[in-house]
Amino acid sequence: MPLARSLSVTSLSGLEDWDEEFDREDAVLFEIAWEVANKVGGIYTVIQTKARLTCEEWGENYFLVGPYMESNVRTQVELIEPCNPALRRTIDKMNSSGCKVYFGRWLIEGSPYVILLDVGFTAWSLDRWKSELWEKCSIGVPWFDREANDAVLFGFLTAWLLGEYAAQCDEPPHIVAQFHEWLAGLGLVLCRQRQLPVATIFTTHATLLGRYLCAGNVDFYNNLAEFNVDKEAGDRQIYHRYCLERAASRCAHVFTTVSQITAIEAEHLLKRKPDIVTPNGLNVKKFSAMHEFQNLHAQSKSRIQEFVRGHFYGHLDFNLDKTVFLFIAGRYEFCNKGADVFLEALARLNYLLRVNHSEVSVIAFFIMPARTNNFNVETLKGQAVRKQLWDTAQTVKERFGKKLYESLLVGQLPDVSKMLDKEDFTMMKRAIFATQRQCLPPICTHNMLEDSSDPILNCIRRIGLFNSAQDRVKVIFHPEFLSSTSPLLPMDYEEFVRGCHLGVFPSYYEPWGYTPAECTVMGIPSISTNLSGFGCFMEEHIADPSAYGIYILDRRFRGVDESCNQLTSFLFQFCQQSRRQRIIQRNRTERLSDLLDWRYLGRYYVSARHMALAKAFPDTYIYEPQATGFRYPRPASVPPSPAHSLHSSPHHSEAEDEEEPYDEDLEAEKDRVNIRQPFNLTNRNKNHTGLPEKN
Ligand code: G6P
Ligand code: 1S3
Repeated sequence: MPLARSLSVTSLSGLEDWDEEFDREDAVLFEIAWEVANKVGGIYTVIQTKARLTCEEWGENYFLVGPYMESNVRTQVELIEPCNPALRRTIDKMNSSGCKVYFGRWLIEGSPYVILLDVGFTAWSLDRWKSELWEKCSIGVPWFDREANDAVLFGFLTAWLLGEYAAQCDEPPHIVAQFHEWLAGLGLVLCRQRQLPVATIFTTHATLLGRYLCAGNVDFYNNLAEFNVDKEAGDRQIYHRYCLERAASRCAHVFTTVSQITAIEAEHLLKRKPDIVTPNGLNVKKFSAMHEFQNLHAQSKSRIQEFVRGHFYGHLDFNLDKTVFLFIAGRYEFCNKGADVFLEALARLNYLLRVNHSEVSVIAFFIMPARTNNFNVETLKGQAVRKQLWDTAQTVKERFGKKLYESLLVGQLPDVSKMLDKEDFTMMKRAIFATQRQCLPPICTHNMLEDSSDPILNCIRRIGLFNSAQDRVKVIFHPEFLSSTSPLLPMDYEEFVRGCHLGVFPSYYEPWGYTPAECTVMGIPSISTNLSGFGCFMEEHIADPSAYGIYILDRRFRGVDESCNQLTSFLFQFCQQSRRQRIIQRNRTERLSDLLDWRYLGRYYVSARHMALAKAFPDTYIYEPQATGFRYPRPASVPPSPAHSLHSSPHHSEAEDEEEPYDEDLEAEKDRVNIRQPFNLTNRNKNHTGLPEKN
């Protein structure tokens, strides 16, 4: 019997020990998800951003498995011949048995191998496979659920692939297969039912029932233990999907989910406590110049300001230099994503800013895709008017410059009163007249197909935030994802986020929540909640999150009204910050990006694989859990939050805020935290091979 190899995560990424202890020749990792090279939602981001690290770790022995979608393959995948002989034989065999299996490299960072299964091509097997599913697992899938039918085809094809691969290997291989979400879960169930030599991991990114129940206005978190799950699933006609999800989580050697809060949800709704929580990371890019992200903020902000100048033409009665840009973005789930709470808090903030005679204005952007019929005329006109004003100014400037030049040529100082003639004035007056408008600046940038029933628009009608002159809070609803080719706001999402001041994500249902995480790595503060995976993770890892620009709203122990008040107070405090305080805060926020980097968070995936290998192949591997855990201390330097950081000098001036080179750099070293440090654990059991021997 071979020596059992001890697998543990003892360094920053876990890579060093893994390299040392793990014989890659006989281990292969398959990661299976419907969103491999196929963008649907957040799982795509998980897999795409993690690919580089996993490729570094597993090299040639890492394969992503997803569905074949022709349009995606054309733009994202380079089809090639597999170089792994066992895999080549597997694919040939499957293709000669009536399947269409493609192999290639996904053209993203890391260039991982992808195996793409054409589920449509094997649709002829659907009935047979459904009968088998019923006979072997007692799960019946109705004919009308297209997504579930795809899950059946994808599941049987995946199990076929893994089984065939195991059969084609000369030596019994050690296969680890990680399946993401219920759509990929059936492959796992079949692997176990067929007793394939595969260490299986099931990762859920949200439970089916959780999503449905929360969207249905249920007091979800207070009743988690009370739900009659079968009945609830049946009532919502998702019982068969629920069975697939629950079977996958029950059958897996290792069950994981993306956050503690979803772990609790899974325990109650799927009846299995996750073995490991695998928080989602990002592929963090570091700039060589420390303040590059601050410069990018200033550049992107000025582009947003340009858009705002056009949008509010004729009503630009607020100071853009004292305007704070807030935004919410994501799938359009009005309550789950907290758009309801955000709007209510904006109405209250509007009141507070008005009664306090604040000079600050707020523009809140809602970037949530809804059904539309293109941009509306008034919005496009705004940008046209702005452009016309710009062109007029350029023309007058050129004419002015020419006259000035001619005067200097003849050695005379110009008579300034004659520099602009009647024609110039006419041109300028015409341009100014064009900025008159009969209506208020529009709330929505597009023609909505369901205008009268749209939840955001209806809420705005109720709270009365109509972009009027007296409102300190203005709202712009952009019901389409952003694109750099847009004629209206030509910025991609990343540029837009960089230009804003604060992301607001007061979600009620959010297993992880990439939006605030993305803000963080770009150095933009954000508001999330203690019901979101991200918010809980930050609360756990940072002693004083708000000092780092991570505001966590309490939606767990407070009612909606109280949460709105708390959000209003966060927003009001934020609006009171000076420019200098915002700059300091952004620096702090950006410093947290190491914590969200896959180079740090990848360790939880490594742990899950180790645990699965040890469970599936106990004679070969032993799993050694390691103490992990890290907490960012309170920053040592001056606090940025206005609540705590009144200026030390009573004679402080605004000009100081604007111009003083910020001295936080000097203090930054005090704050700099090395997240490597707590992970320099030594492996007590190492022998000369680096592996402990099993008694
Ligand atoms: C960055 C830039 C500064 C600019 C500031 C504006 O820090 O480097 O030059 O003044 O952003 O910050 P604000 O929070 O007012 O957009
Ligand atoms: C899910 O996508 P969603 O937006 O439907 O998975 C994401 C990735 O794990 C997660 O960030 C998000 O909270 C979940 O909801």
